Amino acid sequence: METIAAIATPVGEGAIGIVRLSGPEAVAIAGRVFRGRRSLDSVASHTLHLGELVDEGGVAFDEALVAVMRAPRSYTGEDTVELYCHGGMALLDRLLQRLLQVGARAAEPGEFTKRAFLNGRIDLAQAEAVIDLVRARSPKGLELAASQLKGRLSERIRAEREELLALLAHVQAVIDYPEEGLVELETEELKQRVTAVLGRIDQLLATAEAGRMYQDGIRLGIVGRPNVGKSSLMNAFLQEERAIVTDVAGTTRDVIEARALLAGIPFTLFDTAGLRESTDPVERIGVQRSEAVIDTVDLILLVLDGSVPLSREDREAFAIAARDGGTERLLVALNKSDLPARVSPAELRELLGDLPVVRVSAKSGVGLEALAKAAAELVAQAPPIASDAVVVRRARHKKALEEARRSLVRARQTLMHDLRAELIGVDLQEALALLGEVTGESVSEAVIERIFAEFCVGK
Ligand SMILES: Nc1nc2c(ncn2[C@@H]2O[C@H](COP(=O)(O)OP(=O)(O)OP(=O)(O)O)[C@@H](O)[C@H]2O)c(=O)[nH]1
Ligand SMILES: [Mg+2]
Repeated sequence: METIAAIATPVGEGAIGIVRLSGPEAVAIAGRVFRGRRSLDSVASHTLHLGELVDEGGVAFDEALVAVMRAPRSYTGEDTVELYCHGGMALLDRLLQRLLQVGARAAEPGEFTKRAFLNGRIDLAQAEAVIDLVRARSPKGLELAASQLKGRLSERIRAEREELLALLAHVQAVIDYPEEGLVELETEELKQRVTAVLGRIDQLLATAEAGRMYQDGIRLGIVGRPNVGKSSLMNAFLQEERAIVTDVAGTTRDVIEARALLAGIPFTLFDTAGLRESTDPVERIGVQRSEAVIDTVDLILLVLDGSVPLSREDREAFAIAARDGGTERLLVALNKSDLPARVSPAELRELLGDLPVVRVSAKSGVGLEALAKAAAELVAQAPPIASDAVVVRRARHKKALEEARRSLVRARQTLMHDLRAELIGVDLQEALALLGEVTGESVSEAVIERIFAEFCVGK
């Protein structure tokens, strides 16, 4: 096993920069560039040492604090050394180059965490939680990633795998002694236990939409005819004057993208050019871009102006937002509620049917929170998640669970009809392997490669 090295802190200036080493030679290699009071070879594990970093001529180029963590009690499970020095890019590069000169190899993205996985320190779902933790954009996202890192999802998956193994042992006995067959009592018990596993998998799957929402956020496109207050709403959400607002129709020409945390959910907002027929070539391009946004977002927020009667342009904007059967991801804001209302509920119903409508005022801020919550409900169709909940957040996990579910449904079907033990065995085996994909017990090298390629270098 080679010893790997990487800069672990982000690019740029910082108070402290960290370079990390992991592998059998980690302590020896660090010792070749570090000069302290004692040789690193002789220091105890999990201790810190102050000294100097020295170049090939023995000249010091920085001071550093060095942490030595010996196998197996380290992040990777291998001997690990972390060098804390000043946080300049040239300096960190120099230190890394020195370490490479004296025997280390540059780490690949995610290689430290990959080693932790290969050495059995963490399972695959936990490794993925490490990425999610780093990338979390909201307190809730952070909480859920932390729970997965602790192994809560993995525990649940393991429990189901153990149950499936027990059921398989049952079925195997029948395959081995076919003359005995599956007696009725046994069939009934097997059926019940498979059903119970299915129920628990369904519970996990039910959390998937909400889990993804808290992790990845909601991409919300703000659309509508000119002058209804799209840019004003965007600014109100961001609490800053990001987009230009004027009373001239056709102010916004380009798509403006910004991130905001609303109702605990990370949103990516897109303010767009007002939808209308225009002869102005610049505005026409803007309208094309608005329509392109509609095609790529999770949710479309159609903004109407409640202070004036609905116009033909409003109806056209609705038609564009709702095309391709898009009403499922359409939410309507009736803006300018601080002004006297000139749009009747009946008129709204006639245009919108039973689509959710939230009354808001970009000017006063009324209704903004309700709008964010309505958006969350539309995306996740789930109640808020308790902080200790086990939640499925990755598409990879969801897919494995869905496929395991299908195998179990097949197994149950066989149990209800022709009772062929071999068939039941095949389906249970399959479900077992699929659940093992989540935790990495049964997963291909290609999948592992893909997962760790998502990481940054040094993690
Ligand atoms: N009273 C009141 N005025 C508002 C409100 N929201 C927006 N306005 C006004 O409506 C006008 C248009 O607002 P914008 O935010 O530029 O509208 P827009 O939909 O982005 O318009 P385009 O970019 O031209 O498509 C401005 O004069 C705003 O001050 C509101 O909630 N209440
Ligand atoms: Mg605008």
